[in-house]
Amino acid sequence: MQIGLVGMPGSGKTTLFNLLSGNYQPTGYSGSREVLTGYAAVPDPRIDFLNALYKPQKTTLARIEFKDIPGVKMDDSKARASHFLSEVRSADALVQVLKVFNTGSSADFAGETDPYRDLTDFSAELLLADMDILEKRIERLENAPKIKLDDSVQISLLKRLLESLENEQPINSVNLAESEKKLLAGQSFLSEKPIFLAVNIDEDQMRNNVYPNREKILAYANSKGIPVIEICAQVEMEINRLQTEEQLEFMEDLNLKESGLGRLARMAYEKLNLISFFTVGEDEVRAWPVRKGVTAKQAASKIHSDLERGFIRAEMFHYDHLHILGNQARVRENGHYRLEGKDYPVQDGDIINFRFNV
Ligand SMILES: Nc1nc2c(ncn2[C@@H]2O[C@H](COP(=O)(O)OP(=O)(O)OP(=O)(O)O)[C@@H](O)[C@H]2O)c(=O)[nH]1
Ligand SMILES: [Mg+2]
Repeated sequence: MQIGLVGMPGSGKTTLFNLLSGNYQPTGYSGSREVLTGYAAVPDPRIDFLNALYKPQKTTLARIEFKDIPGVKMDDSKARASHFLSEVRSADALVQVLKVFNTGSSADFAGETDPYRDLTDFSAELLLADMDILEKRIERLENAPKIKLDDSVQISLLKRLLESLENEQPINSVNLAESEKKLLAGQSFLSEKPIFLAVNIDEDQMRNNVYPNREKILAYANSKGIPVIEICAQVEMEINRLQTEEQLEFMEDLNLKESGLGRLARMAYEKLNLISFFTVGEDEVRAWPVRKGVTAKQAASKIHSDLERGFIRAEMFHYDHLHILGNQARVRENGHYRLEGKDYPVQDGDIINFRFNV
């Protein structure tokens, strides 16, 4: 699972990447011109409780992998542009970073920059890139020496997708039958990926809750079903480097209840159907991200292939019971310990001890 940060040059992708991954990569025009990858640890208050209870030697939060894909600039070669595009294509989900912050530059003052236009231009670019692919595929299939029945089904499906793109409808808004999904398997379209919008604002905009075209931007995202967070990437990065107490003061001052990282992580978790199960003990307390619906045996394989191979059963209780009752002994006394088999669908907040034999 890899989330790509995308957007216009200078929108703040590398700044956000640094915030998410705790990196110190240079930003601005002299910033990195290569794709960067890093991990964001997902904050989880449940882990804080588990830490206080088990006092483990080590704590490991769930992590989400991000990659920072530079925006294509005027002077970039075609090869570079298509390299970046292929990086966008290989991401599982996208966060579109939108520059709204005021840089104090003359262009901002003259009203030459317009975040709403950037937003719609960028969305159009994603659609155009997909149209380009579709047109080429249709042409190739139609010009094949012999058209098989399968191909003609495929052609009419691709034409339907093309038509929806021409009407500014992304591919993820098209209703597809299971058989059609199968036909498209392995072809990755940009407008098919889950996408989030990170509106990158500045301190004043955050404090006052206003910025140019805010209503239009939110309405546009809403109409496309795109989840939005408003974030002060630069300021939050500075806050991150402060002591905890000062951090809280600063966040209060900005009307921030939860860090941008926390909000973004939660949004991604929800939209990507991720849940966390926990393993606990004196050596380590750890959150494991898995897709909703995975079985106990699949979850075991996340930890080690031996656990999957020699899976016997999963001994477990739920975080909520532990949280209410205060310790493991009372959870057991109250009958909340369970043994589950390999096909048990793991739930968010399950605390699991896998029994295995190899
Ligand atoms: N004032 C202010 N400046 C910001 C903010 N976020 C980013 N910047 C500045 O905007 C400039 C561009 O930020 P980057 O993070 O490098 O932008 P980018 O999207 O990675 O740009 P490319 O890699 O060229 O596509 C840098 O000088 C940042 O310091 C913000 O929230 N407020
Ligand atoms: Mg950058």
